[in-house]
Amino acid sequence: MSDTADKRTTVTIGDQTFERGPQGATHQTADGDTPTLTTQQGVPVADDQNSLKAGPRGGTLLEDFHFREKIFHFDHERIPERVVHARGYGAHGFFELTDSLSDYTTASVLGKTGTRVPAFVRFSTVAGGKGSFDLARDVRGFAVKLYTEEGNWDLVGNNMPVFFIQDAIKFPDMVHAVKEEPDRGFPQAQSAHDNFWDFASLSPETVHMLLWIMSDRAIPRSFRFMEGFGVHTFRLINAEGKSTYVKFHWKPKQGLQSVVWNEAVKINGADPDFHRRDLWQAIESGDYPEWELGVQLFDDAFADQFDFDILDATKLIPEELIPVRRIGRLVLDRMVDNFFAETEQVAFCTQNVVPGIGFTNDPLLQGRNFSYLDTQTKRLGGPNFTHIPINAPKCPFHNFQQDGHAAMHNPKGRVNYEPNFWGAGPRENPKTGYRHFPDDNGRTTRERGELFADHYSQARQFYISQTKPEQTHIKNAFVFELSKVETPNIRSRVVAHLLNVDETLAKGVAEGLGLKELPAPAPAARTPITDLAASTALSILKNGPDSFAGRKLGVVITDGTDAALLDALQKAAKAEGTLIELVAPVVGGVTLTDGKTVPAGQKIVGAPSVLYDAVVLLSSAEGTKLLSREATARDFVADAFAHAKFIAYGPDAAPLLAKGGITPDEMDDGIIAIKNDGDFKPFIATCRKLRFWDREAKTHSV
Ligand code: HDE
Repeated sequence: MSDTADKRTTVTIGDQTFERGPQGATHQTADGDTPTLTTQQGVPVADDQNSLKAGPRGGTLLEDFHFREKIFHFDHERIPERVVHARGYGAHGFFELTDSLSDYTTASVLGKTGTRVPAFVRFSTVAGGKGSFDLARDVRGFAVKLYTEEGNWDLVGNNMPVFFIQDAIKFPDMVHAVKEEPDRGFPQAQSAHDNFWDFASLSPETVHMLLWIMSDRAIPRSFRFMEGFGVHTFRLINAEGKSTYVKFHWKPKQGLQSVVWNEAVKINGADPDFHRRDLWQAIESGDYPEWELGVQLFDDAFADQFDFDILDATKLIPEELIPVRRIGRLVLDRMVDNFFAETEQVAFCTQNVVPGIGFTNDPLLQGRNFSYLDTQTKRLGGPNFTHIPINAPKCPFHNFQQDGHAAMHNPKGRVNYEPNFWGAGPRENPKTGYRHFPDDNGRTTRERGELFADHYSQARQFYISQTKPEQTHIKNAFVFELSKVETPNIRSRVVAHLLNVDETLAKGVAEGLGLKELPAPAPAARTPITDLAASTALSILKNGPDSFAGRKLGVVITDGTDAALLDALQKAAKAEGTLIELVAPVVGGVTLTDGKTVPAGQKIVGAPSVLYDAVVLLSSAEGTKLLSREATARDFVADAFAHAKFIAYGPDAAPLLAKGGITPDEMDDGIIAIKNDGDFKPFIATCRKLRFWDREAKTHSV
């Protein structure tokens, strides 16, 4: 940008102010004093623009320690990305206890109502690399670190309550199968390929989870609108040493919401950072997302009667059997200062628990307790990753661990062991120290529990708990993914499993794939497959929001847009807590009927309607003509229609609907005309339903 284009002489970045210097470069003016650039050794630098050379056209000299240090450091900026969950986004906040569990656990964070502790949360996708896109069809990680006064408690969960496999020993195979194929290096960030479905179809224990990842849970609208689950059965242990089993849940106050698949595909092109941007914008604007911590508590008597093994992470406990008790709230209210220092370096470990919280023998959890510590050591370069501020406890800590790469906390003085005669340093404390639950571990064997063998009953329960549109999405997702699979017998094998889940689903998938004949149902390791009652908690649409707050409206404006109408819309949206983004032919903005200019948030070519929850067309008659010739404006309307979104249009914008391909007989109750009186309240109230699902069946035939 030229100096004449932007005449500002100072620039503010964070809490620092920079002043433009010669050639438009900036130099710092904090407190009126510009600090001098130095090397890492603190040596002042005289010239940071030119390396030291043997003459103006000569070779660069090895003597230039400043140049070498700068390049050397740059060369080492990257650390290995996470082997799974590489792409993630974190934020700070706090956890507050609202209902004490002191009868069940000694954990102080779950003891006194009103206790507040700092929290850090990292959301992630699983399969894709660090630079992949946000709207992959995938599980989302939901990892929470609570900095309690008894140490850090990491609840490293997902946005789905079950998992693909039952035993950690299968994890490397499962991850190899889902990630890009090793010879070709693609496809990235997706399960729609032969290796994944080959592995899945040969591992019936994956079937329940397959239903979850083929559901809209795998394409959330925002991190803010998804649930979190601890997945495994954990233990709470009270002062008498009594153990109670517990499943952890995070319930979003914002309600659940997902996008549709065709939309997800387009969002990935239009804004690969869609989920990051959403969280950033919400927190930066003071709209802090909040989740309730819920627990399902049960004892051995329940566990023994339950039809499934509570140690099996491919099963859930329906909320109808054990209601989720809400005991606290998690609020995210601060973005990181530095992405690398915090989000990239944060190290979650499942074995980070505090006194009063314990493990069970779930073989997946047991395996994870090894894996996380091991992987952090590799990723963060040694055993001292707990010295990095984001990982360090915020309570006092004392031990004699020492040395290693980048050791930041080192014992002082002579004594670095215990017991010692000098009486110096920390000692163990049998009263307050962590005690492992004395579980009966039985005989040594490589078998699995008998009940682990029922792979279909809960998959069927999940499917029948969905609304019609959600069932259709699941069927379509199977068809989409399996259509990318090149080997026909893998496709049939998946359908064979689905026949044990639900016949209509299996037949729908077979038809969608063009299978000539149905395979025989897969042999079930445990029969009969039980018919479980439907569970409301499993559907997204039955757990949506009751308001349109925190959602985003895309509003198309042009020169000549009615100022009063736009004003009425902005007021109605503000009253609801809905965000508005103005979309115009040019980002500089438009002149309204009252002669005022409003800047746009987006130029229409960069803002397809997939970025919004609902859309409003407020172009003037002239503007409508202009946009009617514009492919991106036509797509804007066509996509909003196809994705079952609510569409409002002003008096002069109607022709744009036709240009978007909506024929008069396709006009429906989700398309709302706004008259000149400009009352947008009913439209915003309608938007609380989020989508007009009735339309969907009519717009998809293949
Ligand atoms: Fe993980 N998982 N996992 N996982 N996982 C990792 O740890 C692993 C599993 C989850 O934002 C890794 O730091 C094994 C279930 C989240 O930093 C690694 C098994 C659940 C995150 C690892 C599982 C999760 C990870 C890779 C099978 C939900 C991201 C990088 C036994 C309850 C945390 C890292 C973050 C990350 C191993 C299964 C959730 C390799 C061996 C089940 C949210 O340690």
